[in-house]
Amino acid sequence: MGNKHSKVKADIKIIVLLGPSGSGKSTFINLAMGRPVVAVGSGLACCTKKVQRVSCTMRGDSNKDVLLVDTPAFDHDKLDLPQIEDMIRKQLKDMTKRKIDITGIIYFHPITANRLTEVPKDHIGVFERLVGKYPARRVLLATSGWKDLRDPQNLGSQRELQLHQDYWKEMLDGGSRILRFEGTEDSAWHLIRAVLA
Ligand SMILES: Nc1nc2c(ncn2[C@@H]2O[C@H](COP(=O)(O)OP(=O)(O)OP(=O)(O)O)[C@@H](O)[C@H]2O)c(=O)[nH]1
Ligand SMILES: [Mg+2]
Repeated sequence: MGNKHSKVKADIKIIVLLGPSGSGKSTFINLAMGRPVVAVGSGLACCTKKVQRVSCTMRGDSNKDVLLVDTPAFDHDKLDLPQIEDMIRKQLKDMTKRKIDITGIIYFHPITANRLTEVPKDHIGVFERLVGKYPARRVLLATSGWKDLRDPQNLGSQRELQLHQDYWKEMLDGGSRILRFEGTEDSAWHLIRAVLA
């Protein structure tokens, strides 16, 4: 597991995970790593309180290193946005100083949510204040929580369509993509490969 003292290679692929609390950012990291390395929330409280860097080799390509960056949700119940911004800035400082690219963002959205109160643009806007203008084509919009949806065929697909045609249209027009995070290790790696492609 990476930490602030771990060395980051210049050619490492850095993926920052963003999204509301409970959307599955930390779950995604643990599945990708194949073991629990970051805390996952089970209660109602927001779980991740710190920016955490976790490094691993690309599955199927041991020459490529990937760094996954877990972040506290921007709707955190105990931290305000300036605090979170500051944490991300500090954690990414050594990378941005050395001009190491943030390769991609995966923005998580629980498909179980029956209202859309969060927009990826707001989260990405915060991120852009830290690293500069970020191209939409490097953002992967991932819907999560599919296993918890009673009627994924109808309800899930309907919600997906609304995201495509309305809420996330601007992002998609800019080159973002929407993919499902199925809550498995394979699916986590599928998304990592997609955001790096
Ligand atoms: N079934 C299912 N459960 C999920 C999925 N993603 C997250 N969960 C569950 O939702 C809860 C919260 O998940 P976390 O991974 O802690 O969510 P997070 O985005 O890291 O949340 P914060 O740390 O609070 O920002 C946990 O109980 C997970 O098991 C998913 O894709 N499928
Ligand atoms: Mg978390």
